[in-house]
Amino acid sequence: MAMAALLRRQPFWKPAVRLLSEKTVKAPGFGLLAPCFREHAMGRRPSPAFLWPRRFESTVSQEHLQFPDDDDNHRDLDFPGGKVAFTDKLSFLSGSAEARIPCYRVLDDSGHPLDHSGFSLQVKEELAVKIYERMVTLQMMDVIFYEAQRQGRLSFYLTTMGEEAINIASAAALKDEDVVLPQYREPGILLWRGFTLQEFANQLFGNEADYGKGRQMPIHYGSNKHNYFTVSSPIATQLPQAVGVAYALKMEKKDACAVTYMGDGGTSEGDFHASLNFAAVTESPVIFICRNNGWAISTHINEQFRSDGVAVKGRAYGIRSIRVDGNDALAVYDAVHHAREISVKEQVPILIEALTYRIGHHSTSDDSTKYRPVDEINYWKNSRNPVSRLRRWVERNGWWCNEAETRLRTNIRKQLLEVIGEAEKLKKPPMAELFADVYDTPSSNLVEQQRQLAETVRIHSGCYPPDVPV
Ligand SMILES: Cc1ncc(C[n+]2csc(CCOP(=O)(O)OP(=O)(O)O)c2C)c(N)n1
Ligand SMILES: [Mg+2]
Repeated sequence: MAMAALLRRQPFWKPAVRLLSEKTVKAPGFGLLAPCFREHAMGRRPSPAFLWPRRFESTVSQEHLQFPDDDDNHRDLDFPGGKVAFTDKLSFLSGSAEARIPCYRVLDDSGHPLDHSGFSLQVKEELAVKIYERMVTLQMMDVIFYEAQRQGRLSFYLTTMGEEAINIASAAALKDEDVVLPQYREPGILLWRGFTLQEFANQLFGNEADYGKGRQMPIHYGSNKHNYFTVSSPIATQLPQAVGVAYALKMEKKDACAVTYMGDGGTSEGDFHASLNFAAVTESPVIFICRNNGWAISTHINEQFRSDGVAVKGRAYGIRSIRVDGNDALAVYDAVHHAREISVKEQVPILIEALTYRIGHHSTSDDSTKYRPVDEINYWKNSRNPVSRLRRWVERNGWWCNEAETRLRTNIRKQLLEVIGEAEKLKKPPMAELFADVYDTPSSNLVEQQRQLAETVRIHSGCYPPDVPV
């Protein structure tokens, strides 16, 4: 007998619903439980009723419980997840769609708006110039801080070169109340929100003004003030956290969303899939922004996944998704602006896949010419550069000129050299800070480790920086 007919004749979930809603009891230490669950929780053998199928009354799936006519049974399966049509054709879904998902762009490579651009927002002079200036600032931070690392003044650095548009234009489209959970290649959001060059330098040099007290590697920025979670290197851990943040914002009825970033490599982590599913079913206001930059250190995108990129994965989880040209600041701005509106208003997650290219090496610990052609890097650096593309557009609008460019670059360079000088002058936080801020009262093994560290530094004092107090 077809399942639907059985359901119609014998609505067996009804008594079960009554059991749970009317006969719940308060068991000491176990809260409000149905008797059978209480027995189970208290270690007694559950009554056979424990095995009865039950359904809570307020689930979404109740909406799908419509009872078809007998005729319908031949056409559809009345599945708990909704009706599914029957077919007599044995056919597997193709692993790929016939056409790849198109990529939304507003400006072409030379900074001309596309003829039929669907760009619906007005980016006026003030905003356009601010976006451009911050993109240049980010570019220059990378040049100067990278050089400082090569000179041995910093232990590590990681650039955002080629991804300036995703960084700055997405930040410009968000509100300050939106909570950002970054991967690590998104310092531009902090820059946009007002984190100063001095604050960046303090973190990089791990001095006493660094909010992380020198306990993190360089580039692990974070700021409570700017609603920016501290960078955490284990790939994709920020994604489930972002869904949790979004769900909290939803419960508190805040006019804000969570925004989390990841690379193409990050989408291969289980956390990515769990997060998308979790966000979809909890209808949480979270925007997932994937910087698909073609590489995950030395892993080429074709070795990362066989799907049509990342946007299709959103659809698989029931999440509205879009693919944008990540090197087109206006397209990124437009997509994120609309994503935010939908996410906050409708309380749903959104996935944005931004296609771009990592121009720099993965980090200062990498030499990418060992695994990719220099021509490929130069092509993206010169012909597809997001900064030059936006510059051509602002210049053509009469909002920018060579003098403004020289003034801006000279000024930022000067500021960067100054903040590096200041950051280097400040003392390092004492080593004792390594053991602080986790436990109210440090555990005995931590106390012992701290004693051993102090002893090691004393014995091998020549091997440790003299300017770090123990
Ligand atoms: C769980 C985990 N596995 C591996 C690493 C080492 N690792 C650091 S960055 C990285 C590549 C990430 O690539 P992607 O997500 O594409 O970001 P991109 O660097 O391209 O911006 C890997 C494998 C890590 N940090 N965490
Ligand atoms: Mg990548």
